[in-house]
Amino acid sequence: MSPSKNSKLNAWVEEVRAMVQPDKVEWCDGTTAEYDRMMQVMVEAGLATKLNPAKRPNSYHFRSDPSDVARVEDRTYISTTNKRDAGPTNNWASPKELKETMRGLYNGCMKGRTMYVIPFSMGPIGSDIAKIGVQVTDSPYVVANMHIMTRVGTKVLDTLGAGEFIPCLHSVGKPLQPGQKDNGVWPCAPIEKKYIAHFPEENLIWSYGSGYGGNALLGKKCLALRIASAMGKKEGWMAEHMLILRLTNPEGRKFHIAAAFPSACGKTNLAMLQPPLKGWKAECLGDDIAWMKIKADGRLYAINPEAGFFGVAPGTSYKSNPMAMDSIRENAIFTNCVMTDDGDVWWEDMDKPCDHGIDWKGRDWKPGKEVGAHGNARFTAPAKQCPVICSDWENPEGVPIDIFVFGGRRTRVMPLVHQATSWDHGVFMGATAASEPTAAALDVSSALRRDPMAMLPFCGYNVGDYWQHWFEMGDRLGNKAPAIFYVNWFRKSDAGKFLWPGYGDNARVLKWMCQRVEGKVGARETPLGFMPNPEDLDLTGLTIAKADLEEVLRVDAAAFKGEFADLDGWMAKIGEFVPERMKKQVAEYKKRFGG
Ligand code: O2Y
Ligand code: MN
Repeated sequence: MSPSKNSKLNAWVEEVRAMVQPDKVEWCDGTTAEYDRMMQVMVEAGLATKLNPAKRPNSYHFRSDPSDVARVEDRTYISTTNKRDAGPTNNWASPKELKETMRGLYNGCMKGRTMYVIPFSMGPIGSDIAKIGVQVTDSPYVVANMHIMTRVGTKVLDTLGAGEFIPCLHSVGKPLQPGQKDNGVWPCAPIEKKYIAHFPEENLIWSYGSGYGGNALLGKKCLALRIASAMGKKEGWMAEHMLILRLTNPEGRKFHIAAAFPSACGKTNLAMLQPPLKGWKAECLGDDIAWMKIKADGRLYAINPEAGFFGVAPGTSYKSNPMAMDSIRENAIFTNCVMTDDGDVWWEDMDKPCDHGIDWKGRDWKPGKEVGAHGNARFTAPAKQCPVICSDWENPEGVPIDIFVFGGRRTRVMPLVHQATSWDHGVFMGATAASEPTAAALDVSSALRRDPMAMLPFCGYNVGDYWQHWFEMGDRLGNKAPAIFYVNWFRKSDAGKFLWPGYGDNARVLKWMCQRVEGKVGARETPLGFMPNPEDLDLTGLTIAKADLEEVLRVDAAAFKGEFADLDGWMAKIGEFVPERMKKQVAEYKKRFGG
């Protein structure tokens, strides 16, 4: 029986039920009892292991199918009537054809399973920036993760009333025959049957065949970025792949920073950083997504639409991110880690070594040739468990953003930090943000991977229109627009040594940004924009060689000129959709370098 009086919702749930033919339907209420029941179901199905409560209270470990370990960008579609609306960076399919294919897959796909209906709020329930979604899924793993990552339950339905919601249909794509059970085998469909489909014209998400992460927890990348970015364009707000943090200076002034980095560039670490600077305090509001709206005072206010962290486990340690380690001490879900002999989890580059365990594929494991945890092994943990979570992280009003930061991972050329000289210049910096190809694809002649505003896999519409939206937001914000900066924590010397210590010391760069906003610190003008002189950075207590500091702040004009061809190639890829204001920025940038 539906607990909702929303006739559109009830009709949609009934339509889906008739198509997917589950054994039963359960409406989720978001209670702890429900969470515990999901875990019990999965322990009984051999899919979850309860961790040793003395080591990791109320926590569970899962192993996914080796074919279902990460987002599948090749199988992700933006489905619009006209191909131009998906733009040159997205996979496109016509809604009619994609729906026909997917209906064929959905037909009877939940046989032998329970269909769960999850009402969830992205953002504090009732916030004027928040949105309500309803996910239908046949995965109890998804239900449990959605409990942590979003606000689930009856209160959401009360707030929804007869209003609008975003329907999110998900199936793992593995119906069960009568009497058949999962028996410890992670249910999913083969890669060629996986589809992660977005229909921005009707704010609709259909996902089929994967039970993992961003493919399956539809509130996250699908709703909060792809669909929300398209809604933001239509409605005049912004959905961005950005962490949010608050820095408070010794005088008590609060600065709110929203920073966009491509996946796996340390967003969670920066979101939870602890400054080594006397009198400065940092608090985390979110580690992955920011929704921002211009409010009555003309400033841009941000909320974190999520309620938890879905972080990469390998590399997370008390050295790299103590606050994340403390956030996952209990009530957490782990996926594709090593299970240790004492019933805990482990991954590469944790604080202590592990001599023996069961690896992410379920095999007896010792350190050696193969890693124990998958490179994209994950933890899911409630944001409220973060020791430095900001008291305003659930403020429905959001927090006013002072600073935007873009960045990428570059071992060469790009210096530590530079500041845009205008909003349009900042939009250009974000739009041309780039990382080097990873070691796996290392090839000196290969091009940079451009990742505009870290949204390449997440922009739910034409990226040229997205840039235009950024320009127009700047027009509306005027002199209340956040200042824009670009950072690169990853520059290396010719000998391959990191030039900048990174981690908590990145707060020194954030301090310079805050002082720039206040007009209290110096800078020099370069062709890239404003940059700190060495003496403009607070380096108290830091040992860094003078030569390294000079190198990390050096602008090598010849090297930047050497990248003009790559920049032209990137603009050519966006082609006819590049806004005029972006073309002007490209021309001015080249001119500043004398080219
Ligand atoms: O592999 C996945 O499905 C997770 S991807 C992800 C998860 C949390 C935060 N960011 C990302 C990302 O890819 O940007
Ligand atoms: Mn992300």
